[in-house]
Amino acid sequence: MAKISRIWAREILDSRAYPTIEAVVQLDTGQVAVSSIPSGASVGKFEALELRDGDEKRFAGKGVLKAVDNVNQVLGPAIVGMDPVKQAEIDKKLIETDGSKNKSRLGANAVLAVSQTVNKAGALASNMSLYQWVFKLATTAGAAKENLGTKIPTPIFNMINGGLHGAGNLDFQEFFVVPATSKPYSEALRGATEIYYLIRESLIKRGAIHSVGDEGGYAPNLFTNADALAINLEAIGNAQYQIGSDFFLGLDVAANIIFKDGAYTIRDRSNSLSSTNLIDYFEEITKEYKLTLLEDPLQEEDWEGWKLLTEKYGQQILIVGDDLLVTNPERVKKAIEQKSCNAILVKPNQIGTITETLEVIRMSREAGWKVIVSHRSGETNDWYIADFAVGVKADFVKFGAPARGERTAKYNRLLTVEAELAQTKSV
Ligand code: 2PG
Ligand code: MG
Repeated sequence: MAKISRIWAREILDSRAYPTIEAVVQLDTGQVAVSSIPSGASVGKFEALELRDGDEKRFAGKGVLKAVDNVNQVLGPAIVGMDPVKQAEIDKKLIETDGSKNKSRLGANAVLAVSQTVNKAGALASNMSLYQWVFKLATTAGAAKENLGTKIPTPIFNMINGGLHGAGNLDFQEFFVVPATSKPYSEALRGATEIYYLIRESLIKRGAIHSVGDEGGYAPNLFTNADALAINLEAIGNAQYQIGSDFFLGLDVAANIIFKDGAYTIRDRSNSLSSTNLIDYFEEITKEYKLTLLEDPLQEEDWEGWKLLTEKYGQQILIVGDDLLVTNPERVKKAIEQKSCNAILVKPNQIGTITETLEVIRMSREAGWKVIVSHRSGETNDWYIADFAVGVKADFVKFGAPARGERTAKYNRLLTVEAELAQTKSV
């Protein structure tokens, strides 16, 4: 049995130049695990609290020295001596040590930095690949069943960035290209990347800006949001792929940011919209652009609207809760009861520990929902989340565009895992 001998953390930078936490877990065997924590821009109101220093003299108030200190002085010492394979016990201890309802005392960033790095250390101590080790934990937690298999989760590519992620004028946050789930991962990645090149060409042809946003997708100014869908659609055709069989389209509306004073506003419509008006708009664009997935189509407290949308279209498309659910068991329970959606976006840093994240996945699977494991818009080059997604046998992953190091770190890691799993099968 290995033991945790020391844990420490430091402040590093994420892909948006904001500070984040890198943690190190050292075992008495001499093995060392390192990992770092992402950070969101469109943060749901009900997410666990990310602790920032608020000291305007450092990093515009975004420093994380207090959270680093909480790892070094409080959370680390609380679990030194424990066995890194006991993820559930360790996470319980971390939650108790924080003691608050939403990790606001020590910070969800501090708590997750420890939980996630312990997860990596557990893999080392078990002499397993991280994804194999996550699979073992997920099986124990009831979050994954049967064999690990060889299927890599289907990647959802964010080709065009709007909302809080892009400097252009689009309201919706993410315009997706989604490969058919039957495509082998490496083929899906190649095809989507070819489409990515052609989206750029199409933007250049239209005289639109083709620089990229926070997740590596293009961030143009266009007349309407539907224009961005049209560009993605056109690029799929230009790449000689079939829309509706090879590739599909989807959206992360991130509707909190288009909702103000009781109504939704989008550049595609001159009047502000009620929840039902917006649902009618989604019906139109879903037909026209063959959308297969709508994430956060309505704001995080519009429970009635979510229910209505799922009742109407839940049989045809994926209706994905992100800000609605915030990887939180209580909100997931409510959404299951109310039939608010049929898929969940899972982000460990919305809740703060790996064990709670596994519990949310277990609940979601039991409800028959699809599971999408996601990065955040502020990322590091850590590919932890790629292994996590394979280990929990996620249906989909969402890691941004196939561009920028912090995104390709995850997509490339999945190529390695795909090759490893294929090898295991042929042995
Ligand atoms: C989202 C995420 C990730 P952020 O809304 O799905 O793409 O964005 O990390 O800014 O919350
Ligand atoms: Mg989202």
